[in-house]
Order: sequence, then C-alpha cells, then structure tokens
Amino acid sequence: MKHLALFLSSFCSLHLSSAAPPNILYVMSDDHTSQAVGCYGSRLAKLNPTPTLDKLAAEGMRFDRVFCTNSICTPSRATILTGQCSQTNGVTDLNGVLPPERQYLPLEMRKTGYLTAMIGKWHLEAEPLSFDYYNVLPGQGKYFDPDFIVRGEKRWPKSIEKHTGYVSDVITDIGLDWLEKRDKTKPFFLMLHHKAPHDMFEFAPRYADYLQDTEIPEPDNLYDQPATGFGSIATRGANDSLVHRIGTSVSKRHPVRNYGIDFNISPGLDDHEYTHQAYQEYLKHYLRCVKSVDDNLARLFDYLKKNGLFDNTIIIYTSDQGMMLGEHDYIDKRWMYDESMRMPFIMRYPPQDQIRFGEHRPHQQHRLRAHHAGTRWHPSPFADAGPQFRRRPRRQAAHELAHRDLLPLLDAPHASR
Ligand SMILES: [Ca+2]
Repeated sequence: MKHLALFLSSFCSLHLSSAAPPNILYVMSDDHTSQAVGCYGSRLAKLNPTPTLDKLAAEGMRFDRVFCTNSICTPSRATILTGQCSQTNGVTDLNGVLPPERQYLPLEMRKTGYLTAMIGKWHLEAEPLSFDYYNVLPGQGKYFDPDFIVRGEKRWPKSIEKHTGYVSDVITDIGLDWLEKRDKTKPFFLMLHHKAPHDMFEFAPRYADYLQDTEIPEPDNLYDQPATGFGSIATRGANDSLVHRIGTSVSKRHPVRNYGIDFNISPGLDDHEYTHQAYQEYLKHYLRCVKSVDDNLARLFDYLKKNGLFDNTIIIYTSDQGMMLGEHDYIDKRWMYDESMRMPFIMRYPPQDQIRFGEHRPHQQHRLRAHHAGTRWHPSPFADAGPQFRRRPRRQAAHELAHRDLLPLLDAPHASR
C-alpha cells in the first residue's frame, strides 16, 4: 500500500499549483523484483542487470521500503489505481474487476488537466475507460506477436490490434507512437506497463547469449530448505507434513510446481545438482527478460531527451510486486517475504529538482515547496484535489484511501524511507 500512497499523493500535489506541470511517465513492469535491479545492490548487482535503471536512480531517488499489500498482479494493480487496500476496493484475487468509475488515479489526473494513457499490461478485466487513451494486453498477454485491445468500433474487449515482435519492444513502440501523436498542449500522464519479466520468462532471441557462460550467484539459502527453524506451522505443517506442498520451489521439494520441471532438468540428478541447474536456468531466463525492459527504457528515455521532454517529466519506475529468486528455495511471489512484497521504486525529477539518494540539497526543498505553494496544502492528496471524493458516499470517504504523503520524504533525504 505504501507505494500507492506515495505516488498518488505526489501526483496530486505536485501538479496542482505548478504553472508548468511536469509530465509524468510511470513505468511498471511485472514481477521485477528489487534483487534484479542493480542499484539495489543484491548478489546479482555484479552482473549489471539494469544499467539504464541504475542511471535513473543515480540521477533521482531510490526508495528501499516500498511494499505491496497483496503480492499478485491484479490486486496490486487495483491498489495502485484506487488508493485503497484490497479489502476496500474489492479486488482481492486474479479475477477481480475494477470498473472505470473506480479507476480513481486517471480520473483525478484528467480532472486536473492531464492527458492520460494506459499502455501495456492492464489485467483488471474491466475497460480502462477512465484513460483518454488505452492500448492494453488481453489478460496476461503474449511474449511474442501479442494482440492488444484498443478503443475501437467493437465493444470492449473485442477491438483487437495485432502486432509482430517481442512484447517489450511492442509496448515501447506503442508508447513512443502515442507520445509522438499526443495532444501536445497538455501535460501527459502515461502509465506504461511491461509484461516482462513475468513467467514463463520467454526472452527475445537477441538475448539468447546474454549470461550464457556466466555463473549466476546463488542465494545463501537456496539449498536444503526449509532450514531448521525457518517457517511456521502454517508453512511447514505439523511434523513438516506440508513442506512438499506449500511454497513452490526451484528444487525437487515441491513435486508438481518446481522450476526444474519447467526447465527440463533431468530428474535423475542428485538434489543439489538438480537445484543448481534449475536455478541457473531460471535466473538466466528471468534476467534476459529484465534486459528487454532495461534496453527499452533506454530507447524510451532517448526519445524524451531528443524531444526536450526528459527534464520536464517525472519518471517513476516500479513493479507490481517483487519475486522470489530462489531465496529459501522459493519461486513465485505470493509468499509473504521481503523479496516478494518489496517493490523497486525509483523516481527521477528534472535536473533542477534533482534529488540524489542520501544527499541533502536545500535548493531542492525550496523547489519542491514551490510546486505546491499557493494551494492549500493538506496531508490528504484528495482533500484538495477531488471534489468528487468529498461528495462520495460515506462508505467510500476519502479517509478510506490509505494514502501517505510522499513530499516530506522527498524534502528530507536523510529521513527513513
Ligand atoms: Ca505481477
């Protein structure tokens, strides 16, 4: 929830009183965990998996404590779009539906003059009608030659555009095309959502050799899990009766869902070698998909720079949740551990507002305050931003938006994040 609160409040406050509102580019990938973002300094950082993102973080701010509250795609995305926890917005599982009238974030942005667009993975079932423009993958979408749902003559979701190529490239192409053709009299709010690196990690052929001859560093707790004393009776069962049933695995531990099966590792190998080979295949596939996101971000940022937009655009990069990359022998993300709940969250401000992680720059504080000077600042982003929210019925009152104000964190670089 923190992530939603952070960026909702920043959006709604920053643009309210600024004479020249910055554009906002919100890029979100799918299951891109912070261990696989170089600037977070995990065991994988030495592989340099995300040079573009690392540069973005070096020029902006890296948040270390952004967590989702429901670590699967649809509920996390609904939280971001509503500012509400799952129990309030009602989207609690992968079948959840978020109707247009409750897609609050784009509704708020549009009311304050932003041109809004949603491109890429949507996964909220209902039509993203609250955006001025959308071009989204059906459900999970495909990695290769993906279809997209557009606003067309046929009713949602039947107007389909077919594309050829790799999904990260196609999503970026659509984003660039929209940026080029957009109404340039308005600031834009673009949500660009990648499918990668979601399973089953189908990478573009150009990355087939990437990391091919590299030994991927392993987590200390990959083997012989669950370790003595790890996990509760809820995850181990009485007398360890559930350890082969709960918590999908890299190793042979889970007999049905383990990545050794998915990556065709010989079941005749001993446990250690089987786990080693499954992990290496898993991480290489995953990181090749991550690479497609990072390379396409470079392409997107190049466009912004060439068109004079890079320094008038707030750029945010995040993921809908984290992912277990073999820690405790787990795969997937629906287990309540730091690796799966933590979201990478990077924000870059234009250079004149630039905030370096860990640095204290008084002039930045001044500039940030200037953004909301002249408006009645309120800790609730919607108290000022949304008459709609004040008129909503009591059961949907603004206090149910579990938001948190981001600006004090930006103002105080040494504060706990
Ligand atoms: Ca996801």
